[in-house]
Amino acid sequence: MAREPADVPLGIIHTMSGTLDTLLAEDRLFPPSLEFRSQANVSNPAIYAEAHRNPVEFWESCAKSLEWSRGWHTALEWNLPDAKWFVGGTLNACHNCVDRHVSAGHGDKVAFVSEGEPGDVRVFTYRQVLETVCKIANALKEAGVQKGDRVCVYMPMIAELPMVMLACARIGAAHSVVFGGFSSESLHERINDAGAKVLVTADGGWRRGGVVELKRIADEALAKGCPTISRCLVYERIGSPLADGVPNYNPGTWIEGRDLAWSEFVDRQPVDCPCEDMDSEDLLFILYTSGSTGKPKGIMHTTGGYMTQVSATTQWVFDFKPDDVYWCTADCGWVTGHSYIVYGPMSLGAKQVLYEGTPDTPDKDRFWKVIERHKVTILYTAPTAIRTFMKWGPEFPGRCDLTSLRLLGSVGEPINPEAWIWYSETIGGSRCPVVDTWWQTETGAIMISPLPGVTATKPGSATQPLPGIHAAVFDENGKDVTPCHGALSYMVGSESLDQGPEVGGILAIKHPWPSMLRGIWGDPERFRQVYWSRFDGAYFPGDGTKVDEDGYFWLLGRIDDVMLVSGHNISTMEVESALVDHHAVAEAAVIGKAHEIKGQGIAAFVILRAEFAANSWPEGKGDSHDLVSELKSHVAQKIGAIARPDDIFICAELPKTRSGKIMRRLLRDVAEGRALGDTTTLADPSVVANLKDKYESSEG
Ligand code: 6R9
Repeated sequence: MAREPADVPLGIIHTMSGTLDTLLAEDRLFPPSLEFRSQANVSNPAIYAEAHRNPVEFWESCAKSLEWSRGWHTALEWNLPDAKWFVGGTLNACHNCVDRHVSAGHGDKVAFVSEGEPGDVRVFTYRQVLETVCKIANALKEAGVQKGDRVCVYMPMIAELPMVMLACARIGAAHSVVFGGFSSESLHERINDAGAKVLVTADGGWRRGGVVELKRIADEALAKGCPTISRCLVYERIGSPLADGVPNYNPGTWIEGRDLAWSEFVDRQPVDCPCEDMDSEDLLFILYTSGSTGKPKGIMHTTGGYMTQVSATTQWVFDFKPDDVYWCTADCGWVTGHSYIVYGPMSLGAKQVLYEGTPDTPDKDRFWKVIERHKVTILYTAPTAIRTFMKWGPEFPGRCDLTSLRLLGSVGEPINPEAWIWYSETIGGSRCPVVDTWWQTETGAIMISPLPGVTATKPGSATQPLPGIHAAVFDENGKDVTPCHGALSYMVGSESLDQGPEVGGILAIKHPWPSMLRGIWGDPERFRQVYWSRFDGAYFPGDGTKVDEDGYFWLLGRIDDVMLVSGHNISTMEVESALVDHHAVAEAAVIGKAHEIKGQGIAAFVILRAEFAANSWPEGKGDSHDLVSELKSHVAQKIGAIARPDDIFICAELPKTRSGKIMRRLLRDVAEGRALGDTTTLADPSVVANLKDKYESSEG
C-alpha cells in the first residue's frame, strides 16, 4: 500500500517490528599478540567471571585503588532509577588526580604537554598543576564560589581548561563545561539552566588559523540575561589585539566589577588550597547533552562511583602504564574529555598531550606531527576523524614517524570495519591493538570494549561488556533476547553453554554501574521517562545492537535511525559500512526515505576518497555514473539485495554535530524535500543548506 511521506514513521519506537535484521557479515579476527598480552594490565579472562559472580563486590575492589578520606558503609543502594554508590564514603576527585601523585614523589612527572594551534608548546608537571589548580581554586573562592555551587567553563582546549575543572572539584563546586564551539544562545541556555555563579572563559582560542572570540560570545550570552552569574574570569590566551602576530580580533567589552583578568586575579593567589571532603554522592559535574531533539539535558555525575569506573577503565582498556604518553583528541567540552582526559588518566598520573586546534592546520598532517613530536604511545580518537584522514589519503601519516604508538582507541560512533582496518594498518602499523569503546555522556565511562590483552577483536565490533557491566539485547517488546541470556558464556567463562544464534535489537543495561548518571539537572521526571520507562528494570541507552554467536556486541547507532525496508529493520550503520568497504569511498551516511512500495527506500550520501573525487565524479546524484551503479551492486553483494540503495548522492561534506556525529535526521529532510529541521547543534549549518540545494537541483 502506498503511504504518504508524512505517514512514514521516523522513530524506531514505531517502525521497529520485532528485532533488527542483521545482515553484514564480518569474519576477520585479531587475537592479542603474545607480546602485548604478556605485558598487559589485564591478561586473564577470569576477571569477567569474577566480576559476574558479584558485580558490587567487584566494583568495591576497584574503588579501593582511589584514596578515600573515609570508607563507605554500603557499596550500593539501588532504588530504580536512583543509585547511590559507596554510601558514607568521602573523597576528593582533585586530590585523587593531582595531590596524591605529588605526595607519592611524582611531582616532577609531566602531566600536560599543551600544544597550541600556532605551535606554542607548554609543559606542566604534576607539581605545577597542583600549584596552578590551587591558585585557580583560591581565585574562584574569592570570586564567591562555595561548595555546592556551579561554575560554567567556556574555554579553548588548552591546559587551563582541565585545571579549572580540577579547581572546581577541589573546592566542591560542580563544573558545567560548555564546548568552545557553541554559540552565545547555547551558552546562555546552559548557564541559566545550571544556575552557574561564575563563568570562566578566555579572550579567545585558536582554530584553523583564526581566533574564536570566546569572550565576545560570552559577553553576548551574559547580555541576554544570566541573573545567577556574578563574575566572569578571563584567561588571556590570545593577548592584546594588534600585538605582533595576532590578528585583529574582537576581545569583547570589559565590564569592571564583573570581569576578572586571570593575569591579575589568579596569578596573585596563594599556591595552597585545601581539598574539600566530598561525599561519594556529591555532584562532581553537570554536562549538557543535546540528543536529537528537545532542550539539552544536564546530565549529572557524582564523585565516588564516577571516579572508580573512569579510573579502572583507563587502566584496563588503554592498558595504561606510568611511562605512556597518552593523547585523547577530544575536547574537554565533551564527556570523553571529562572522563578520558581529566578524571581517568589523571587519577593514574598520566602524561598527556593536549592539542588546541584542527587536524588540518597548518597542513593535513598535524595529528601525525603531534604524535611524532611528543612520542605519543596511546591515541584515542573518533571515527569521524579517522574517516576524514582516509579521505585525505595515506601520504599525510606517511610523512611522520608513528612507531611510538602502541595502542589505538575509538569512540563516538560505530566504526566501520574498513575504517577500523585503515586505522589499524595505516596509523598503527598493524602493531597496535584497536579498542572500539562504546559508552555515552550518561554512562560516564566505557561500558562495552575489548580488553586489549584478553579480547580477540573483530573490526566494527566494540566486542563485549566490560567486567561488572551487564549489557543485553532486548526486542521491541522489552524482552531479553540475548543469546545464552541469563548466563552469557563469556561472562562466566564457560565453553559448554549453549551458544544462541545472532540476534539484533535494542541495547539495554541490566544492572546499575558506578559511573551511571544520577539524573537530569532540575528534571527528575524527564530522567525517569527518557532512560527508565522503556524497559522494565533496565536502562535504555537508545542504541541498536546485534549480538553475534560469540557474544560480541555490534553497536548499530541510534535506534531512531533504523530503516524499515519492505518490513525489514535495517540499520543505517550496516549499509554505510558496506559502502565504506568499497575502495573509492571514505565516508557514507545512509537514511530511510519514503518509498511508495517498500515503505522506506534507502538513500545514501557518499564522500569519495581524495584520489577518486579528483577524477571525474562531480557532486550530485549521478545516476548515470558507472561508479554509482557499482556502489549499489557492491552493497547488494555485501549484504543482500534488500539493502541495495535506491539513490546514491555524491557529496563533499556531511552534516555533523559539533562532536562529529552524522545528523541523519537532516539528511532525511533533504531527501524527502522537507524544510530543514533544527540545525542549531550542527558544527556548520551551511553544509546541509548546500547539500539541500545541490540535491534539489539534481532532482530537478
Ligand atoms: C562517549 C560519547 C553517545 C552515543 C551513543 C552511541 C554513539 C559512542 C560508540 C558509539 C558505536 C561506539 N557511540 N561510542 N556507537 N560505537 N564505540 O560519544 O558520548 O556524545 O553522549 O554519545 O554515541 O550512539 O549512544 P555521547
